[in-house]
Amino acid sequence: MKFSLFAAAAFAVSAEAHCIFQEVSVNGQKQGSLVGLRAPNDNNPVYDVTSQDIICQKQGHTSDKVISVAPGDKLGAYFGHVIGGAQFANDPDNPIAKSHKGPITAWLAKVDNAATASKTGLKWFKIWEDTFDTSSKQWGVDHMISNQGWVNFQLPQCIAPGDYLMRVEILALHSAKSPNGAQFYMSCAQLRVSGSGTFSPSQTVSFPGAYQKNDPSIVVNIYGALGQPDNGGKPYSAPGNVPVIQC
Ligand SMILES: [Cu+2]
Repeated sequence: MKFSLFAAAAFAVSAEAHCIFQEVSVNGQKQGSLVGLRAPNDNNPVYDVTSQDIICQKQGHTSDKVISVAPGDKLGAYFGHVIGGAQFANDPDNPIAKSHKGPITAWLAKVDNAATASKTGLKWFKIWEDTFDTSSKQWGVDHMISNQGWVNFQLPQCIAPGDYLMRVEILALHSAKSPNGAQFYMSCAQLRVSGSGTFSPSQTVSFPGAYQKNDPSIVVNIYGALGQPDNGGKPYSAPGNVPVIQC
């Protein structure tokens, strides 16, 4: 009886070893928990790539703030196990369970007003990704864990001024061997870009639409012959079929 109670508790914890994108930093300045974000109320992933939830996660908290940024700024997206980070002291699943290997991608879509724009019908382009390094066998998630939940990248120099939603996504592939097993974690940040960039994307995608249920980057066994999450030593590309913009 004791054992089964313990097993049930252990399962409950591991089943919830998820995460939430919950804070943005600009040139190292933290903007505050949930400030400028459209974030979910819980840390459960999205599984259905055809659902509206694949855009900015389930409707939860929506900030009325828009974050001011400039081309070339160093942006940070903070993911934690629950809102605030650790669920309890020494939480081993903060910022995310170590099992949750996979790529991290960052996307922008132009909007009229980032605080109020609808998330549907937007044209997204990819500004950054950290997928899988075949030589170090490290995934984007491994780097995010070693950075205490922060995913850091630069806002490309060419981005044109105006309002944008920025979608930063962790795709956890530990259970991706079967269809609908991949776990998507994202929120959308509300950004206002200054400056005089002139970039206009030639290749954009829609969410939903960018990802196919049976995409080989989404239904994938990342465990090699020795059971390690090394993708069998093969390269891995994130789903979406668009390259990161060059400028
Ligand atoms: Cu999880």
